[in-house]
Amino acid sequence: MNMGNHACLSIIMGSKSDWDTMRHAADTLKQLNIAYTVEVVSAHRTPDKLFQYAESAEEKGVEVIIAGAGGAAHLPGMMAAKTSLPVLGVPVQSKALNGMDSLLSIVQMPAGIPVGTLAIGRAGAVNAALLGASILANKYPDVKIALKNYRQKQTDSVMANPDPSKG
Ligand code: RP5
Repeated sequence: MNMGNHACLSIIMGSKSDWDTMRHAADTLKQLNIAYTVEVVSAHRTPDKLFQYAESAEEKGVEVIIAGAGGAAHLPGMMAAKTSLPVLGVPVQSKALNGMDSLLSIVQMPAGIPVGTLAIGRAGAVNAALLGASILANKYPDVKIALKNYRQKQTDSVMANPDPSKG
């Protein structure tokens, strides 16, 4: 667990193999100094753990859940079905179908149980962290400042290097 400020996000994923993608969410939260936990929770291989996790998340202080999964990516949707905390879904780029399977599994939720679905792969993982931070920023002023600084740094770095041929 990253001991950042008091706001808390949890990052879960369907398999250890999803970590290469989901580490980008963790790295982004670290940059924003937001506390997070990381855990493998599989909708298919550990369904009872999924239910326990969802039922105890709120009382453990989790405020936003980022859930990454690939292929038949049922983890974000099932997590959203079991908790009213905001769930942000990250489609992991699968080998067989390049992540289209993951994306469609996560995004096509029935009305009534929302999952905020991000892009496939690294961009989705980074943006899930940033969107989670935006949700928390309504409550935590230090998170709002960290987000503003993050964006300013990003803008400065693009502005400082406008000529792509110079590396
Ligand atoms: C999904 O199956 C996981 O989220 C992962 O993306 C995919 C493959 O899992 P492994 O077979 O690599 O463990 O549940």
